[in-house]
Amino acid sequence: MTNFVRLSKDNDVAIITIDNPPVNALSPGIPDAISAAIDEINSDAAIKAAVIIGAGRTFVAGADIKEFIKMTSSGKRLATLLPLLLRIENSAKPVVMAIHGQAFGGGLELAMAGHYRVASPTAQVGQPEVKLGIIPGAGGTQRLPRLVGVAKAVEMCAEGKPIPAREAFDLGLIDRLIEGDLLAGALSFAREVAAKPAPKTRERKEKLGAAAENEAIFAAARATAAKKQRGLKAPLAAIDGVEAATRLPFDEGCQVEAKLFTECLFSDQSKALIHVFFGEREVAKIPDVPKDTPILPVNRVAVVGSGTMGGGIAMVFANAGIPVLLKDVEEATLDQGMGKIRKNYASSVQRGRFTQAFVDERLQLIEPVLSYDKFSSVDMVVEAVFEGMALKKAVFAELDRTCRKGAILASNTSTLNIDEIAAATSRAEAVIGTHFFSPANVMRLLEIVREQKTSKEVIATCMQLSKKLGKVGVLVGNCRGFVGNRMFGPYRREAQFLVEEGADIEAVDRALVDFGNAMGPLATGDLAGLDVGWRIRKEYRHLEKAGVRQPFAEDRFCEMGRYGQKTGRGWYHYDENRRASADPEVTALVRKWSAEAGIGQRQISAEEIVDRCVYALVNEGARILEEGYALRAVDIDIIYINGYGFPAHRGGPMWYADAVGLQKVYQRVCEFQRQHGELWAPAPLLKRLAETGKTFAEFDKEQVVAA
Ligand code: 3H9
Repeated sequence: MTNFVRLSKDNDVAIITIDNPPVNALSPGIPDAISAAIDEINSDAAIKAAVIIGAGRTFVAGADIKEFIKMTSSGKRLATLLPLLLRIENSAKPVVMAIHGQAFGGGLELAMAGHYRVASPTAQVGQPEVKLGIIPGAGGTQRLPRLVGVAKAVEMCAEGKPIPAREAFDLGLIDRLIEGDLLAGALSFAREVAAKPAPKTRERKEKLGAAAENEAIFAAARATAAKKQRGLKAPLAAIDGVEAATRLPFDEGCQVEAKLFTECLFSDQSKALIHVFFGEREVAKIPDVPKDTPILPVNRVAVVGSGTMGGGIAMVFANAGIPVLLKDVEEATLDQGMGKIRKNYASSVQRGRFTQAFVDERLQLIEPVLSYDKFSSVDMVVEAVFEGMALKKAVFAELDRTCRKGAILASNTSTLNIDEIAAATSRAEAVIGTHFFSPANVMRLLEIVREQKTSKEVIATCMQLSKKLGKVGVLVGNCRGFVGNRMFGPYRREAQFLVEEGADIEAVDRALVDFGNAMGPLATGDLAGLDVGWRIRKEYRHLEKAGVRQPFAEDRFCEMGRYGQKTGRGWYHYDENRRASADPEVTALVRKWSAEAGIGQRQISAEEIVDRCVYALVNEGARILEEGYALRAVDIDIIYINGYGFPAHRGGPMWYADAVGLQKVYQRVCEFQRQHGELWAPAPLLKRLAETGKTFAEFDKEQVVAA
């Protein structure tokens, strides 16, 4: 055996322990070692059955995803798991899989090749491969429908969501739930079944359904995938794989699956999604904040401001089980804020996201207050008052006065200077930005903004807290707009310029939606409120360079009281249900203003729309990276995917630029500079990388080496 796979015995039952921390991925060598252990068990007459179990926190989280990167970059074939799984299934001695933590991907495929599965009630099982742009590649699409039925298998393989052990037990995927000691329970189960004929999953047919019924399931699944996973190839391939299970003998089904798996693995989508998987973990690593930095307790918090953001943030804490004081100045405002929270929760219950009992518990955790009296008891405060420096400073001075020493004082500002806010306190080391995205209880991104003096403990605590809150925390520096909004400026600027130059409003949004974005840039402006940017622009107008072209349409809409969805008119017209329709008046206005400004009108292709908007992101991203406000290019990608609806299957703006080729991107940026002037001056880093034939991903690696 190897260090990673151990074979031991408990009298007449063998125990195979997979021990490959942290998540027992099936890295090279492990399948062979399990295979050898199965052979040994079968040649030992004293052994009647075997248990396969994972050491540490989990069963098996799947194939080793790092191997996929090696395969696709070297073009080498991936070692298949299928022979190991057949060897287990063909074992003369029954094999019981003992699952705790997760049996994901190849981990579940391994489990399904066993004759029986037992699990801790807290375990989860799933085929999450689609989230990596691939499909189960070791018989998952073939064995899963045989155990749980076609409809559930299609759902699990195409959507990738794991299911809890209890549901898996009800479906017949798990044979017994074991409270208490899993290994002891698995051993006694193994003894019970030792003398019985061992069922082989691949030979089962009773759940494979009838052709007509299955056709309807596949058609519905394809329609759902087209809508909910727009543009993604893997979900459709996963459905094809399960369909093959219903039409073909097991071995042939596995061949179809293998072909689909390989096509997906070598696709750009899979490379991008694997980049995102590792990126989401990479962003947690801060070079100057070591892993062992002490974490401060955050057991009780307060949120100042009960508006949309404050209320949403209070819900985020309550959902994580953290009691929260929600403060506002007037009773009526606070009542309104609490009313909105109740309404949001009620709609979550209606949609089946939460149970009423869960919501009742969460509401108990939110205590509305009108004063700072109880603030001395909290470990952290998140300020979410109206965006204005004077007000924020006043709030922070008050927090400094009322909060205990050591409490974290966070601001949810999306634009203001955190150093300046911190200066209003006597403890700048405790001040940090926690920039939630609207709606705070839904969006996964949390930009964590360090100011000059923020302590490492406060940074480490907020990074860890973000995970507890179900967010992806990304640490950024304190520049105007931080990372996300700073890049969003040029992106939305270009969208407006394109309309001012003759593009149709819908055509601009459609081009970006077809690219994969959740929403187009103009519709997003209407949703967020055009007045938000307008107010900020007014505050910073003195910083604008004279003679540099600025978009005019949104400022003029705002002057006319057209703020977007909330006023029923913006780039689009909205009915009382906020359904958008084209507004010919807007087009006419923009055409008139463009003529007055002497801006020539022309036909603009979807390709140019995408290049202008996305390369504006990339160029600004490159500046941010070089200035050190983002730690890595991948951090920018994670911000854009989780906070701005950038398509994950394109890997984020910086990964996308790498995929297009930085030389090509750079040339296009230079072309835009020639056409549109200095706003398009190429970022020095983009120029340098393009000229030296490098990528942002390589830049990231060099940073790691340098650190
Ligand atoms: C597959 O199985 C294909 C098959 O069909 C077979 C085809 C032939 N490989 O997430 P965490 C690392 S595809 C390599 O922070 P948690 C991760 O990068 C696979 N590494 O912990 C991190 O490293 P670091 C299908 C992996 O407790 C560390 O482990 N399976 C893998 O929050 C800890 O991870 C999946 O997609 C892996 N498979 O969550 C499951 N998994 O410390 C992917 C994790 O250096 N994994 N790492 O940053 C997960 O969903 C979560 O990791 C899990 C634990 C829920 C298991």
